[in-house]
Amino acid sequence: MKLIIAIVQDQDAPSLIEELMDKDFRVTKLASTGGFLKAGNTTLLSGVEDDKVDEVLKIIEDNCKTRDITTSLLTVTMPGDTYMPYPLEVRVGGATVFIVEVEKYMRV
Ligand code: 2BA
Repeated sequence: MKLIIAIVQDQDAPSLIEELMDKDFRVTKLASTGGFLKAGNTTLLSGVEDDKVDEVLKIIEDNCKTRDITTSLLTVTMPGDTYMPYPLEVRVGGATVFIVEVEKYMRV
C-alpha cells in the first residue's frame, strides 16, 4: 500500500475529492498553507493499493490546473524607508505529490 500526499490549490480540491470518492478511494482533506506564498492550499491524504496508484495520479492530473498568480510578496525599499509592493509572477500547480510506502494500515 502507498500513501499519496497531494498538495493542491483550494479551487481544485472539491472536484478532485468528488472524483476520488466516486471511484471509491478514501481521502482526507487537510487545510494547509504554502511556505512561499503564505496562502492557503489543500493537502489530501489517500491510502491506496499499489496497483491503484496510477489511477489516482491520473485523477489528480485531470483535476488540478496550473495557474499563474501575481503576488506582491516582494517589497522594494525606497528612500525615506518607504516600502513599495513589487509584483511577482508565480506559476502554481497543478499538484505537488509525494508517494510514500505504507508499513502498516489498520482501522481498529
Ligand atoms: P508555496 O510554498 O506557497 O509555493 C507556491 C508556488 O511558489 C510554488 O508552486 C512555486 O511555483 C513557487 N515557489 C515556491 N518556492 C519558491 C522559491 N523559493 N522561489 C521561487 N518560487 C517559489 P508549486 O511548486 O506548485 O507548489 C505549490 C505548493 O506545494 C507550495 O506552496 C507548497 O505548499 C507545496 N510544496 C511544493 N513543493 C514542496 C516540497 N518540496 N515540500 C513540501 N511542500 C511543497
